[in-house]
Amino acid sequence: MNSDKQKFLSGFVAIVGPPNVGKSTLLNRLLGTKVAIVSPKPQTTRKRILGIYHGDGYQVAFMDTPGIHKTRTLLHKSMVASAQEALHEVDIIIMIIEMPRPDDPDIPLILKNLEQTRKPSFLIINKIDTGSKKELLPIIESFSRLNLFDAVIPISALKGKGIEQVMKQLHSRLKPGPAFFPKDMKTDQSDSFLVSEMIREKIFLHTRQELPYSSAVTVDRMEDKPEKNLLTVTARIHVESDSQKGMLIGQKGRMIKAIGQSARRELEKIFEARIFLDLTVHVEKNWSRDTRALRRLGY
Ligand SMILES: Nc1nc2c(ncn2[C@@H]2O[C@H](COP(=O)(O)OP(=O)(O)OP(=O)(O)O)[C@@H](O)[C@H]2O)c(=O)[nH]1
Ligand SMILES: [Mg+2]
Repeated sequence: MNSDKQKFLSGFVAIVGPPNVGKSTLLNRLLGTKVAIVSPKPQTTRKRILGIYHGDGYQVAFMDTPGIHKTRTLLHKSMVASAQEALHEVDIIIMIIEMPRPDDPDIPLILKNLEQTRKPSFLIINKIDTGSKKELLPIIESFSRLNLFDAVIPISALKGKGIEQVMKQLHSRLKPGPAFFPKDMKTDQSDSFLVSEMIREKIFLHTRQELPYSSAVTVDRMEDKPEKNLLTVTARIHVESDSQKGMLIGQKGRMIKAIGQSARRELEKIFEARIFLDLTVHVEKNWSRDTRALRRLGY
């Protein structure tokens, strides 16, 4: 038997928390590369994705999840359910909250979910760049007192503070196991899903009110021309009404153009190729409230 192989460590780690606390930012920071979309608006992440960290003698598969919150809408219900299921599928749980909102009303529900799993878990207090140590200490104390967490770790995912501490703590709880994913694999997302997410991120960044929440993106075609270093993408943005379609296109097409341009720039970085992006807007009436439409759009 090969003793080196026996010592390899691996594990699945879920990153859960209320919406907008920085779960996806943390995942990208842990991996040192962007696999998850991020925006200042809550409920950006809609589906679980894996990001795979390859360490020296160990591997961690991080699962980014949608924010857990009380909701009644069909789309958000499916998002929250997928986050809650994640707790049961992993070896270790990272619960993350943000320093500016230590008493977020969604926290008790997440704590309750976590308690039921009885798995090694860490509490991360994110966004410590937004406040002082004096404000931080009582938050650390109150969560430590719950006796639920192996450690409480303050970080700033945005500034990259405390990330090594997170990896160190996780490493200490990994168990011997195989490398589940090949060394060059960063994420379990298909290229076309990744592309649709990056477009969705730009919709979240450029549009307001209900528009980000009423938009879904599908990719119809991706054609790679390596000899020209060109990737041609044909994608569709689905909105719920004609008026939303008008807003998304914008005056003289300005909005859709801005979304397309920033999506193209992002994709050029990711694929290290020139991107031709053909983006159109379609009305799929009330898709976020229709089970079959949700399925069709991948939710
Ligand atoms: N100041 C500060 N902002 C942060 C930090 N980490 C994340 N953010 C910001 O918080 C916002 C939300 O970040 P996301 O990573 O999208 O949060 P999330 O928890 O994945 O959000 P959902 O997917 O919507 O649940 C973005 O504007 C981030 O730039 C941090 O450490 N400090
Ligand atoms: Mg997210």
